[in-house]
Amino acid sequence: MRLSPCLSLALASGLASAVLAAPAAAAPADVNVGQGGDKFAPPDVTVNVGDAVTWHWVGGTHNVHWTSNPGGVKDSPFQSKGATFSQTFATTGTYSYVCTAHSGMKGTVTVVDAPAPAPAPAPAPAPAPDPAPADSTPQPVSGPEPAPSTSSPAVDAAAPTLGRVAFRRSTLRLRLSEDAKLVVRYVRVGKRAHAVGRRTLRARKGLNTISVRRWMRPGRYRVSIVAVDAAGNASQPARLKLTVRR
Ligand SMILES: [Cu+2]
Repeated sequence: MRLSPCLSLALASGLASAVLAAPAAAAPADVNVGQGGDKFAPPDVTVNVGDAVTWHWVGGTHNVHWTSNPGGVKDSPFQSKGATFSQTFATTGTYSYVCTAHSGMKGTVTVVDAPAPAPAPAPAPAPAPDPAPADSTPQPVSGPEPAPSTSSPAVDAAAPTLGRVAFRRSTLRLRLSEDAKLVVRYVRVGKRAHAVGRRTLRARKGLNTISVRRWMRPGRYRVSIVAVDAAGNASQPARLKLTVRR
């Protein structure tokens, strides 16, 4: 991890814990139901495992019905303005939901692992012992400088990043910042019954090309991809819509 000057200063002044304990990107989320018509706003939210999402009905009469539900959370009843509904997500994954009364009224909740705690700063090196007794001949200062300490255990607190995600001719292309497991979730759209799938793949740092033809039949899909590294850090999800052709 490269420290910015600002963060280095914070470490030096003992503010490290406060700075490094800053909240993760994901946090409990709120969604308005029926805002601006038959919509969920925002339609897509991301929370950490253990966090709750609360829906607030602001107009119309709608429900929350899950079409992809890896953690088995509950549907809401149909409700109207003033009502709320809250669910806590104990299982990572991409959850998709709709209002069963209004086609096209849909949203997702992406639940990611909380980031690993930041590593403690490495202890300062002990002062070097006095090189020689005072009455001995002064020794020339020579020899290699002590190497910077690399012995403290490296804790991988950095989440992988996904870049250049693209789809063409049944092949997903994406760039990874480090070796990671890819969790690919896909929902088939345009069908009355949603077909939901999930694949876990190993991928390498750099450019990856993944053929989806063996596991995705021709059709239109909404896909979300999360990269998880060996330390369990999860990337922000990449989402795309794609069409697998015959
Ligand atoms: Cu509705």
